[in-house]
Amino acid sequence: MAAAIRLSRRNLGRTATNPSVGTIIVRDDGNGPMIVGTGVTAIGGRPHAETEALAEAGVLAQGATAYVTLEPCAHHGRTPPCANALVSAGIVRVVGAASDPDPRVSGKGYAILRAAGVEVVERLLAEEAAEQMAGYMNRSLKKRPEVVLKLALSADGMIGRKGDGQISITGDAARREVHLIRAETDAVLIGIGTALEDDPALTVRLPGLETRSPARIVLDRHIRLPENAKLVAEADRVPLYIAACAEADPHRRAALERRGVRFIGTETIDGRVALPELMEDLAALGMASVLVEGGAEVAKAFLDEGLVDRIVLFTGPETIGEGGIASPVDAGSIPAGFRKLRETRFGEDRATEWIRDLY
Ligand code: AOF
Ligand code: ZN
Repeated sequence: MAAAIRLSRRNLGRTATNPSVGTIIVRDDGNGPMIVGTGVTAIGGRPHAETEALAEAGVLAQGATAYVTLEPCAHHGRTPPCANALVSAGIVRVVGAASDPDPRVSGKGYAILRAAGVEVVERLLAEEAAEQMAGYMNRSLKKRPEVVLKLALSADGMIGRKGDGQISITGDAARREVHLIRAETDAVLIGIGTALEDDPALTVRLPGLETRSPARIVLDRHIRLPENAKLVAEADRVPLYIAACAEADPHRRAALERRGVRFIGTETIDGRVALPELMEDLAALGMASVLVEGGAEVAKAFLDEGLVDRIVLFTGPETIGEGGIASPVDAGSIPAGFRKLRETRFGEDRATEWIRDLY
């Protein structure tokens, strides 16, 4: 199952609105277990992982065990339900990890299997699997995307220096890791302050992964983003959404729309973009995960609203000192309800990750 969960990671960020599921089919003819088929939910969400793995296994699926990171589906989509497909292929045992909150499936997938005489084991490494598809779980259960807050902190807990624009706090390896996280995420979000100071592109620029850039979202209630911003330059290739208030200048809006920029989330509270409603809008657009990348004010707003599901803090070795902008959160002030997931080294930097339990 651990291998199936790792396998499922392959299409993370590319299967919306489906989760990226992994399936491994194993048979044992007396010489020890042998993998005869593997599958991941295909790009775009179909075919499902089981279909892919069964196709690879062919007749070798007869009498075999299927390890699935999500309960097999029970509804008719473009193909018959995966639960039925497993039965027809002659699978005799199904080991499942996460339960599927989709009301079309929830419990029904396992029921189909059991009714056909298939042995079913549920919830093996369920938490690990749910964590891997946290975006899907959040969108299904809370009707909003999983919100991942990423911050890069200096050794003295600063995220930048006032008026200095983008300064590098972490090194190359950490930067590449951030691009990798982007590639597995549906959208990246920043505030207009960061957009004006840094002029970032927020795309994925890792060799081979250039086509996996997530949608970009800027909180910009008065539409201050200039037309010559790097974010706008690529709006025809990678979606760019601006969350502005309804009263914002319609001419500026029209000018940006002509460049391919889209507008969303016009609901405001005290003149600010209403974040819970914006998150619901993003979920309605099919987005299951959002990476909040800056700056301090935006990060604080998401934390204050209790909207953050995962926190990733990159910490570099240098101090910033005088004139530094303090991070709204550090290792010592992680909100209640989060648990530490892992700590990884990237050269001289460290990435620490905390996650909030879904239920
Ligand atoms: C599986 N295997 O690999 C995935 C599943 O739009 P559809 O018809 O593809 O259905 C979407 C639902 O299918 C989704 O909400 C979830 O319940 C399930 N995803 N199921 O058996 C898979 N990705
Ligand atoms: Zn299915």
